[in-house]
Amino acid sequence: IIEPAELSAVDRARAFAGARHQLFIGGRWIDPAEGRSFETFDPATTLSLGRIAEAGAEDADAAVRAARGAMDNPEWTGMKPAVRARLLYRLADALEANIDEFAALETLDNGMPQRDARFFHIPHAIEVLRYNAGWATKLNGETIALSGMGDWHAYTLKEPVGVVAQIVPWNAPLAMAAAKIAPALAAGCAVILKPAEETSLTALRLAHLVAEIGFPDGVFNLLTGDGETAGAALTAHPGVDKVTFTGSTEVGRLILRAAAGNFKRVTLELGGKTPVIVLPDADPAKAIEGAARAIFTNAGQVCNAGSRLFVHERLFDEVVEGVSRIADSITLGSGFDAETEMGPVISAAQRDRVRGYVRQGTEAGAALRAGVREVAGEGYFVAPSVLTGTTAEMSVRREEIFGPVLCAMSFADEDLDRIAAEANATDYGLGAVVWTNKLSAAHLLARKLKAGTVRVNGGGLDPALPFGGFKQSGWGRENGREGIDAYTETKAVAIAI
Ligand code: TXE
Repeated sequence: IIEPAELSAVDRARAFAGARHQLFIGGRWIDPAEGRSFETFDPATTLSLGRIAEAGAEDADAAVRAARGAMDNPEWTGMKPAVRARLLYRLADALEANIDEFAALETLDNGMPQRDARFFHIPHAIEVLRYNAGWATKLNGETIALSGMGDWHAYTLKEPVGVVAQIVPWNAPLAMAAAKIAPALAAGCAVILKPAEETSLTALRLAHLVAEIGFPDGVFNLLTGDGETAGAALTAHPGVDKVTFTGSTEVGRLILRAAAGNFKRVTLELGGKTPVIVLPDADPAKAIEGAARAIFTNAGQVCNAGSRLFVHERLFDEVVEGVSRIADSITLGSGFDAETEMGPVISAAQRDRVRGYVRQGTEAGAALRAGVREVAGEGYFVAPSVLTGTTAEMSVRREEIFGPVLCAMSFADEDLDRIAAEANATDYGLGAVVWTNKLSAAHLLARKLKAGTVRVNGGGLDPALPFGGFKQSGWGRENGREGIDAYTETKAVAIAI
């Protein structure tokens, strides 16, 4: 008998992936009512990792009932905020104690390089739990000064919104799951987490930790399964008070329609087509490095990936050559190889979709400046690509690709209104990036760009920084004060004196 402690993190992750998985509902592990399951694959090898329990509508209903039960249970609703915070801190600590195994699971399931999982994704999930734990004790209402007639004492209460269905995608499985559950639990809600069918493993492992931490039964429920069945059943369920979703704009629309039934509160974090603008005074070396990172991180499967590069004509050739050189030198491979800089994309469908966009672009006349190399290996690898000569009508320029594909364009003058107008010429409005050393140009562009996050000369993601989109990139914000506010209802109380 091998003690689990003697196994490496990767072996432990493989063993966990191949174990028997169930649904976590009402504090218990149970089989799906219809007894169904589906296979989950390693995108770097295309081999099966194990089978995941497939929830149906009946299981979704059971999860909603369990969550409603938690919202009727004084053990949860009457729990002091400081105790809720302590549970979240404990969950963060448990995650940290198992960080290597979680990182290995994420790489197995999603394909991302180990160092990205180990030093960014899982630490970010831990940080998000701790950050939101801090808010649990600070959800204060206000006293209100009234101007109308009468003499009242008035104040507001911040109450948990109730039962929340949380649907997450596959590009950052644990980080996304943490970003959803942490503020919801800190605010005192009960949650039903539905991971993406491609990447259920870290959510399952997290549920095992939750089960050990001591949250009352039904506060956290995990439904693995398909979007069109389990996901859709949750979004239509009258017992759900709020849906939070990260994923495609198309599914975001379906969720809005389904949520209308009982006017669920909805937070949506959808697609993007983030512009990266390089003004002529920018440091080209830094801009090249930053622009490459903005589009090639996580194989471009990032909602605010910098997929449209606008460079002043004076720097255009240098920047495009620099980014193309990086693209062609990126080492693709299994996330477990130390030299790997980019893993596979998530699935054969996603690989074909990404390649399809590049093909459509070149067939319509765009030039491929990087990305012509053949990529070896069984997995779903896509060569990082850079295109020039695209037009605004081309799908590669207009639509979210969610892959390592960059369209580079030049501009001739320094008219910030015109630059912003071009950058804003998209249905999306999630992020924007500006490279400049001119203080006022940076601030002026920050005002003119229609995006939920504007980054100047770098900067990344932080649990304290509100994140979300303008236009068709979504509704509402996650992270920061607004992120936790979105899990509360404001109640005004007025008392005649
Ligand atoms: O997303 P889906 P997919 C974009 C990206 C990508 C494309 C397709 O462009 O190429 O979407 O990816 C659940 N009711 N983004 O098909 O379908 C599903 O089970 C309720 C951008 O994987 O939106 C999964 O848990 N839920 C993005 C989650 O929705 C449903 C991240 C996301 O899957 C559902 C992912 C339904 N009817 C994809 N249908 C980002 N903004 O970060 C599916 N789901």
